[in-house]
This record gives sequence, C-alpha cells and structure tokens, in this order.
Amino acid sequence: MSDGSMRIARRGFLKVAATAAAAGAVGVPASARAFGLTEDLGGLPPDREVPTFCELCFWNCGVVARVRKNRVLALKGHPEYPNARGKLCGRGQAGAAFVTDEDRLKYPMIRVGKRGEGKFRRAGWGEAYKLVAEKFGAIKAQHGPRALALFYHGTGGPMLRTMMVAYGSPNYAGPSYAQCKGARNVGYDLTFGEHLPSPEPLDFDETRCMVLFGSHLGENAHNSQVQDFVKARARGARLVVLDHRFSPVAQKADIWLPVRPGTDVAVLLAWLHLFVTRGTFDRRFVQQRTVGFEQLAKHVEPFTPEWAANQAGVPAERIVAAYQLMVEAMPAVLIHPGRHTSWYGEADTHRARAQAILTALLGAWWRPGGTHRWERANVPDYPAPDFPDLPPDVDKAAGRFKFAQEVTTNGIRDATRTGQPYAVKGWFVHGTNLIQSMPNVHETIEAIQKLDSLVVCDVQPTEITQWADVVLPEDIYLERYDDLAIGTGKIPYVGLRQPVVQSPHDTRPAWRIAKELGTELGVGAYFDFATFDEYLDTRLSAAGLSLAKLKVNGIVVVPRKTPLYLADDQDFHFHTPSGKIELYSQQLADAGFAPLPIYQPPPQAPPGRFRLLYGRNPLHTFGRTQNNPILADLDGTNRLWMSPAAARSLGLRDGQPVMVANDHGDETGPMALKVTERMPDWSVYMVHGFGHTARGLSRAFGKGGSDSALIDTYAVDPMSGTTGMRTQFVKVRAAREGRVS
Ligand SMILES: Nc1nc2c(c(=O)[nH]1)N[C@H]1C(S)=C(S)[C@@H](COP(=O)(O)OP(=O)(O)OC[C@H]3O[C@@H](n4cnc5c(=O)[nH]c(N)nc54)[C@H](O)[C@@H]3O)O[C@H]1N2
Ligand SMILES: Nc1nc2c(c(=O)[nH]1)N[C@H]1C(S)=C(S)[C@@H](COP(=O)(O)OP(=O)(O)OC[C@H]3O[C@@H](n4cnc5c(=O)[nH]c(N)nc54)[C@H](O)[C@@H]3O)O[C@H]1N2
Ligand code: SF4
Ligand SMILES: [Mo]
Repeated sequence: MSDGSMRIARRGFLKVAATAAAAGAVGVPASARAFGLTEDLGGLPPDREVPTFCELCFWNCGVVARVRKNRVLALKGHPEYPNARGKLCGRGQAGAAFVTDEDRLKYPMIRVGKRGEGKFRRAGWGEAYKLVAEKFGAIKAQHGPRALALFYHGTGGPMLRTMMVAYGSPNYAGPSYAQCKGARNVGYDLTFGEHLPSPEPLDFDETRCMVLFGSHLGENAHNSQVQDFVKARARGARLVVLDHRFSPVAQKADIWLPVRPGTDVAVLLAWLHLFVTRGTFDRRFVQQRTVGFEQLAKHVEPFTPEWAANQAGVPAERIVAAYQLMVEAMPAVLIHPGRHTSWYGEADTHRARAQAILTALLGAWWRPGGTHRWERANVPDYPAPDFPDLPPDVDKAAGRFKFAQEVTTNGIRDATRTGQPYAVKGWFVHGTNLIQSMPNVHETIEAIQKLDSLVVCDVQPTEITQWADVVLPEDIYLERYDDLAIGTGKIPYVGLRQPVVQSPHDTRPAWRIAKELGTELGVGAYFDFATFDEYLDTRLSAAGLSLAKLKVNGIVVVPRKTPLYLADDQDFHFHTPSGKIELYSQQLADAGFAPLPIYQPPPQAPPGRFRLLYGRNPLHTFGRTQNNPILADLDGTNRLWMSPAAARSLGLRDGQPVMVANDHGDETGPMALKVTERMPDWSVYMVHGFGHTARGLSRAFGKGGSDSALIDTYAVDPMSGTTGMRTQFVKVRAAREGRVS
C-alpha cells in the first residue's frame, strides 16, 4: 500500500500493544499503598481469595480478590471469565479504593436545604423507606403509577425495576440506551432482526480485516475486546479506522480515514456503491439470505467514491483502497457496529443500517471473521406473581420513537418537564448520574424542579445525589451480592457477584433496598425470599447449577447449544417481517422513514466556533471514577485537544489553561490545552466525565472540563429515540481573560 497512513500504521503498531497493555495491566501504583490497599505479606499467602465480578464498567469482568481480614489487598483478573482471561484493566484493579474512600456515601440521608443545595441530615433506613413510600404513595394516588419513573444503570438496577413494575410503572430507562447504544441496536435489529448484545458478537479470532467507525479501542477499554483486537492485529488482520482524530487506534491503521464529523454515512454509501457496481459482493449470501438488493443497487448508484471524498474530506483513492482491503478479506471482515453511537440524531440509525447492509454484502453475518452467533445460559427467573398490566410508557403514549427498543431517558425527562403526554412526578435514580449522562443539563434540572420526589441510590456524592430528596447509599460492589451475571457471547456463562469484604458503613445492597422498600410499597410478594442465598440458590438450582460451587469458582461456563456460525447450506428464518436480512426496510418505509440509508451533511461550525467532540480514557469510566483515590492519583484531569492552526488563530499555546463555552452562557474549565497535530482544525475534543461540580467529590471537584456542561444542543433520532450529542459548537478562550462574548 502506497498510502501515507500505512507507514504511520506500521511504526505505530507496537504502540497499540502498549496502549492495550496500559489498559489491561497497570501495575499497583504507589498510591495503592498509601490508601492501605496493599501490605507486605512477607512471602505469606493472603488469608483468602474471593471470586466476584467488576462493576467499574459494564464489561463486568471476572475478578479474584485477595483479602486479609476485612481488607482487599489486590484485585486480579479471573482466569476463567471469557471477558477477563486473567487480566483486569487499570480501573478494575483500582476498584477496592472505593471501599476505603472517606468521600463515599455512608448512611441514608434526607434533604434539609433547598433542592440542589446538597444539604442533608442523617436518617435511618426505616425512616428513609417510610418517607419514600409516603411520597410515592401520594403520587400514585393522585396521578396513577405511571407518574413514577426509574432511571438505572448497573447490576443492581433490574431488582429495582422489578419493584417499580410491580408498583405499576411502565417508565424505566437507562442512559445505556438513549445516550449510548440505541441507534446501532435499532439499525441492526431492523436489518437482521436481532438485538445486538454486549459484548458485541464480533469474530476477532478469525477476522482478516477490521473496520472501526469512531470506536476508539484502547482508549475505549473493554478488557477482552482490547485483548482480542491486539491479537487479531498481531496475526496480521488489516485495519481501517474512520476518525477525524488521529487516535491511538487510528495510528495503528493500514488505512486511516480522517472523515469530517458526521460524514461516515457518505463513505459507507460509496463502499456499498463499489460492491454493487463492481459486482464484488457475496452473491450467494445476498441471494440466499437478503431482500431488497434491487432497491439498494438503484439507491447507491450515484454515490461514487469521488462524491464521498468531497463530503468526507478524504481522498477518493483511500476510500477505494479500504474497499479493496475488504474485498481481499471477505467474508472475514469485521464491521464494528460501534457502541456509543448517539452522535448526530437521525443520521445515527442510518449509519447503523449502512454498517449492517455492508456486513450483509460482505457475507459477514454469522460467518467466520465477521460476526458470530451468541447465546445466553438459560437460568429461570425467581418465581414471582404476575406483573400488573402496565399503562403505555411516556414514549408510546406520545406516539413517538416507533422503533425504540427501550423507554428513553429523554422521553421521561420531557414528560416530567412538560406534563405531556402525561405528568411524571417521582423519580428513583439508581447508578446513573443524570446531570452528566444526559445532554442539556438545564432540561434535567428543570424536570427535577417539577418533581414531588427524587430518590437517589448511589455510592458517591455525585452531582445527581446533590439534587435528591432522599439518598439511599448502596454497598460498594465488593461488599454485596447482586443478581447473577448471565454472560452472552461466544462462551455462555453464569457469574456470581458476592461480598468480598463487609461495608464499614450503614449501606445496603440494591436487592435488599428493592425488597425492603418494595415491602413498604406493598409489593413485597415479588421478593419472597428470606435471604439472597435463597434467591440465588432457587434460580441456580432450576438451571441445574449449584450456588455452593459458584461461591468457590465465581463462574460456571455453560456448553453452547447453537453452532458459532450459520452453515452455508442451512436455511434460517431471521426475525424480520420477511424472514430475510432486510437491505431495504419495508418497516421503515411503512413508518414514513427512508427505507435505505440516506446521508445528510451535518451543519458546519460557524466562524470562531468548534464542534465539541468527546471520548474515553483507559483509566476512567464516564463520570464514576474521577474521584477514585488511585485513579485520581494516576490521571486526575482531562485536557482540551486542539489543532496547532486553531490554537495559533486564537493565540493559545500548549499547556495553557483554557475555558470552553457554548453560546448559551455555559462554561467549563479551566482545563489545560493540548495542542496536537492529531486534531483537525474544526473541532475540539475532551475525555468525558471530568469537570465535576459536586463538592463532596474532594479529589475530582473542579478538575478539568465537562463536555456534559456544554452540550445543550442535541438532536433526537425519530426512529430510535436516541439523543445525538455531537451537535454542539463551542468557543475557547484563555482562562485568565474575562468571559467569552
Ligand atoms: N476506558 C473506558 N472505556 C469504555 C468506557 C469508559 O467510560 N471508559 N465506556 C464504555 C461504553 S459504555 C461505551 S458506549 C464505549 C464508548 O466508546 P466508543 O463506542 O468507541 O465511542 P465513540 O463515540 O465511537 O468514540 C469516540 C471517538 O469517535 C471519534 N469521532 C467523533 N465524531 C466522529 C464521527 O463523526 N465519525 C467518526 N468516524 N468518528 C468520530 C472521536 O474522535 C473519538 O475518537 O466505551 C466503552 N469503553
Ligand atoms: N456528554 C456525554 N454524555 C454521555 C456520554 C459521553 O461520552 N458524553 N456517554 C454516554 C454513555 S455511552 C453512557 S453508557 C452513559 C453512562 O451514564 P452513567 O452510567 O450515568 O455514567 P456515570 O457518570 O458513570 O454515572 C454513574 C453513577 O452511578 C454511581 N455508581 C457507581 N457505582 C455504583 C454502584 O455500584 N451502585 C450505585 N447505586 N451507584 C453507583 C456513580 O457514583 C455515578 O453517580 O452516559 C452517556 N452520556
Ligand atoms: S474493562 Fe476494566 S473496568 Fe470494565 S469491567 Fe473489566 S476490569 Fe472492570
Ligand atoms: Mo455507553
């Protein structure tokens, strides 16, 4: 390949292993000692090793904790967990610091100041439950149970969902749908009739070519996915990366396509055009498994590489060269569907559809090197009474987001703000910091101000906690049981979260809160077990598994029933209306949407403004790790990435503290400027999750900048209901000057 990026890619290859190693194997930092997490064992074995799984992100890797008395000495990767394989990332290793952190929530609290002031008094659990039950009861009596909502993100969440659904509420939502995977799930579901699971069913083991759209693996540190990626690359699998930022993974690419933000669909359409017009698609697969090829062929005819090059700002030859890499490797081509795909609104489902259609033309669906089939272990639910009939959720009642797979957080927020389609008056928030995870914080606060009751169940005094009427402190994940992890993927498994140490404070696990508060709310019959052992044992026994064994091993791997791939001669009825893979989507057409992916150029940044983009850092998860003593010590802030030309035009220099503002009076910072050739001139970039404003986070408070504080302008995708958040333009100034005008 004569491509310039190829040379860079070769040189950079060793660095991907380094990035992955950093993500996968950070040594115990000096600060771990300072925070009492290690001790010199003088060669003696630790008292015990307890298996469990990680909660620092939702890859939920298996963990083995080394414990002495009531103290965690170290956390290691569980060798038998397919998502860990004996390794943890830097975050996972630092988890025990949450246990000893003095900042953590220690007992239930009831608000004494004004909402948002963060003033509370200590309360007992009984008093807190009574108050919540009284408020929720009044809301139910006056507005019906649909006026209650649950926001949740984390392993304890489903227990609380059982409580809320039993109480009669249809409104439960997580940012992991509408601010994350929603659009890709809908796009793939419409095409293949399958809801994409997590981990993504990508066949890294057999792939010969990987194509990443933004997915910034290495910075986005999902443990086994990074391990798989590194192995595939080391085996010689080719790599195409679309990202305008020269990210660590773009640096490893055979072909890097620094596409202008929001133009991926143009490149995808050009690739579809090439496969169709040159006849290089997998004919047999397309004929046997798909519908709508004729319409697709007609649709993509005008989208030449030259047209796409013009839109995306990358040379047409490079688009063609990437296509050729795919042709050489097909069907073993891994089109990564992305994960955080709520970027630009309606374009997001079109992008996912185009990725899915490309996968089909390559013949790479459920074929070696593309995607594989996934399976879940069958573990029956704990016996419970039937749930009540639920009224329509806020989105259904409003007749919007026809293809949404979950209720949207934004839908619940809108209903709370406006009273339409009906009023929502009480929120229960578990494990999600809505102030940082939803775009437009003003709308979130407006909604909160209209509530009769806001209950927050968290482990740290993060921003959302400060707005609560009642705070229910949960045990740290190392102190509690949770429901079983039913692992999907190549290797189905059942994993156990169990206490490694005891909480030193008056905190409780989510299952117990759901059971106790549920009993207070009159739905105790849904939690008819005396201990959580009884709950787990009942479920496991029904699946022929043993709790006693799981307590020792932490995991049981369950033999697969379905083959990994779909055999070429095997008939298969896909779960789409036609029973085939739908290149042309009649479902979309019937609902008044474009049945084939369309490209709309995103608006350009006005003069003096930059598009605000954001991403991940291997040592942090969203906004939940910045105050972790070890991680704050290792990596305590974020920086604003800007190109040298842009910095020059503003008279700014590398390392200088800057403020970033939108045009609605929101500002964040100061944060150090990182002037880098890795950025184009029209956008700035920061790692999400910093810039905390909650004073109780003593280490993270005021460190760095918050993308969430600036993203007021967001675009809702009418198909999936997800919120595109890369639609905000910002301005930058030196921190010492007055406010930006
Ligand atoms: N360390 C760590 N790892 C994580 C997480 C974490 O918090 N910390 N979170 C996990 C979760 S839940 C998620 S959803 C994922 C998120 O991680 P990904 O799914 O990888 O997120 P993206 O939004 O695709 O990635 C951000 C990248 O997209 C680029 N980008 C911005 N706009 C465009 C565009 O228009 N086109 C293209 N091609 N690229 C663009 C940015 O420059 C940046 O490099 O990470 C997961 N892994
Ligand atoms: N601007 C912007 N918005 C985003 C993103 C972005 O990159 N930029 N990313 C989006 C994506 S991909 C996702 S998945 C979401 C993530 O959204 P969230 O999951 O809301 O992310 P966090 O900010 O980590 O908030 C987690 C909250 O849970 C608390 N917590 C942590 N562990 C526990 C526990 O064990 N129990 C309980 N009860 N609470 C716990 C933390 O203290 C914190 O308050 O955000 C989305 N929103
Ligand atoms: S990837 Fe890291 S933070 Fe996420 S579950 Fe695994 S070890 Fe924990
Ligand atoms: Mo996410």
